Amino acid sequence: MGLFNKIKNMFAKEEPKEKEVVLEEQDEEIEEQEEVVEEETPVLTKEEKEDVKIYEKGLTKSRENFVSKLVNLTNRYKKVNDEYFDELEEILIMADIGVDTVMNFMDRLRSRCKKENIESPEYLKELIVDELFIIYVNDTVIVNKINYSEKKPTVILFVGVNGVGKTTTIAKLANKLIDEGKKVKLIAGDTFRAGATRQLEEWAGKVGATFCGKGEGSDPSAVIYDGLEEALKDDTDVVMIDTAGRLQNKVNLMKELEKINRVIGKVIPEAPHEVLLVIDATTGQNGISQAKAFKEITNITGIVLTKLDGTAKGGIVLAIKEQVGIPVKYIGLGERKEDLQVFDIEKYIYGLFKDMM
Ligand SMILES: Nc1nc2c(ncn2[C@@H]2O[C@H](COP(=O)(O)OP(=O)(O)OP(=O)(O)O)[C@@H](O)[C@H]2O)c(=O)[nH]1
Ligand SMILES: [Mg+2]
Repeated sequence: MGLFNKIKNMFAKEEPKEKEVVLEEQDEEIEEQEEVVEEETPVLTKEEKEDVKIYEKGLTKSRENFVSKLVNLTNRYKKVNDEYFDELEEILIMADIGVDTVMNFMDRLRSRCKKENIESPEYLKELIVDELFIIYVNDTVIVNKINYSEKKPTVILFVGVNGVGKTTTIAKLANKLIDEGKKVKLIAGDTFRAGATRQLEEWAGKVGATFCGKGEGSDPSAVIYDGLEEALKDDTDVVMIDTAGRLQNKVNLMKELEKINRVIGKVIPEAPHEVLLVIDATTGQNGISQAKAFKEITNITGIVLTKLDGTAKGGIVLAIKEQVGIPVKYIGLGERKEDLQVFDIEKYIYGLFKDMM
């Protein structure tokens, strides 16, 4: 069974009758997979259903833009032809999937249509979803989990340019982990911007995390050093470090991040266990350039893509994976704390294509 149908079964259909119909249809096409299909259609828990709703809501702009164009295209063509492919290519590029990713995708789609003799735009619609997924997965194991250290504390360093959502992401994630029963400490490594330390301290108070900060103008590495020493003593489970986000001068930023990493490693040899780069989805291809630049200067282990709710170009998730090669671990789908979600490709694809399913 293709991904399109799998996701449709998982999230869209709850009535068992409809599921059976879908299964029977597939029987004719792929005989051996019936058992796998049954096993792979899990029942969603209440929490998962709520998460799916957050995806649906947060991806509304993208869905309305992207999918309505796709449906419109499907309705206008009886058979796929060169013009159809040209239009499809344009729709995908407009969704910020990225030119290289789209070219690669179009090549695969064209050759699949040829090989399998596909002419119906209606059928192709499903194939498009499958192929987008394949591009994302691209033979790799998807790592969207935080790499927790066996020994306390796990240290997560947050980097990214100004205003992308680093501090609020830290607060949202801290809130999640505290809900799970973890003890969390926030360290104000952004000593550059006036008010940054106080902003983080306020968040720490709101979500119930401990806090370490010294304020504007102090040496970030010194703050981080003290915070980590405290964390070792007070039995903290997870430390999250906020940093200043200026990339105007790459050499300086690189030196500063090197110093920060060195200091972290001095206190906790295996740390940082995660370096999360925060990117604002509304900045589109500019966000991709930021990811490439940061990747050159430090070891990024994951991406947090914020403000997906604020863009109609939600395709950027796919472009990041292909063009930058770093997994998206969290996405921001709004300003509430629940709106920070672990990135899940299946929920994402459902959120994006729900109206077609
Ligand atoms: N709609 C929406 N807004 C978000 C999301 N994530 C963050 N924001 C908003 O983005 C703005 C900037 O967030 P901050 O967390 O202050 O960004 P920052 O990267 O820490 O900024 P600097 O400290 O100035 O470098 C805030 O108004 C947040 O509420 C999201 O997923 N969706
Ligand atoms: Mg900040």
